[in-house]
Amino acid sequence: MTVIAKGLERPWAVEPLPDGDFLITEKSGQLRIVTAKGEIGQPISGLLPVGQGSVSAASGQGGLPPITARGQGGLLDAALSPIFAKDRTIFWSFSEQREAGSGTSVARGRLTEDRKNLEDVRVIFRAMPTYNNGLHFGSRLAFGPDGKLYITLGDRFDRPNRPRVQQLDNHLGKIIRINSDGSVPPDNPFVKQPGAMPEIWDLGHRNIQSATFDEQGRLWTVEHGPKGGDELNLIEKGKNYGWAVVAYGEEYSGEPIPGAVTQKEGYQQPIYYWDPVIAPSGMQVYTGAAFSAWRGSIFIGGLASQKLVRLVIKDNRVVGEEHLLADRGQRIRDVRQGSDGLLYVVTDESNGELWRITPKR
Ligand SMILES: [Ca+2]
Ligand SMILES: [Ca+2]
Repeated sequence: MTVIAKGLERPWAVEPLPDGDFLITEKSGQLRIVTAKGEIGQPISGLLPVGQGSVSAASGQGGLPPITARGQGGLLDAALSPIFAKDRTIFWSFSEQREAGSGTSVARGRLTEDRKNLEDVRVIFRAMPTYNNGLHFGSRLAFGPDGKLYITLGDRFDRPNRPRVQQLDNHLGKIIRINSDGSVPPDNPFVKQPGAMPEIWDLGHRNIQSATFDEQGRLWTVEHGPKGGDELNLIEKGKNYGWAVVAYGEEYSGEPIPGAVTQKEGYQQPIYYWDPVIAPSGMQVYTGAAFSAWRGSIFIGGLASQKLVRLVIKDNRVVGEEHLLADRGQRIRDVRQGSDGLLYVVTDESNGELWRITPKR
């Protein structure tokens, strides 16, 4: 493991660029490029500004509301367009400051040739309803092999929101599937259901901050569950993953989850769950050639657990779990595979680091 860069301010995402450099988000609102050699660039301008109070007109951004950096919110994930080499378009998720609170939103913009600015910035998705706290925003972004953008969301934590996770008239606790321009694909599962939000792909999640597609084009996620109930799920269109009707674990207070059972007809079981929890962050199915023994493994960052988790998958089951880099004592926020087949990690620290993981010689 090599530390490529230090001094990042609570990085949330690392996204490898085709030329070997990295796009990095910092939760407090900066999007930066860090070069392969570890040179940290100035913040890219054109992002929505960071605000703390009421909605302000964001000058130069068409009046779009700013990012609110509060609690778990801020500038969150980033993803490159599937045709980035051609369209230079970047997508990012963030907690958006709105009139009555905040909500997870996704914006897109085009990176200028000099990589200093974003142009044509616009918000393409807004999770509803708006809610006034700083918790459980999700939100990983993953493009599927179908070219659609999948957005993972959270339940906004407070107990009155939990029933909404099981209802289709809102986005809380859902995975969203949209086209890259923000429009709704006609083959989404609930487009014809009266009263359902058409962007919804599945439902029943507590807070998903991990998502990755495997080589077969299947979507895997890991979510922050209750105490003793972080889950690995294999996502299928239109299915219900249970929260807070079906769940493992208990409330963080130690009480049982009100009314919940561990299994029920009509609800998906996780592939795997953790007790004690790992507090998952980003994830990556490894598909490269640099680590032949790791091909097909799923890597997941651990926040509270301060380690990189490797899962060995066989026939859709977890047959092995390994914990790496725990000796570093840092909260791991994201893990991605670079174009060179190596693994890259960012740590959720005020002096956050970017790591490169290479095979032992
Ligand atoms: Ca990402
Ligand atoms: Ca579940």
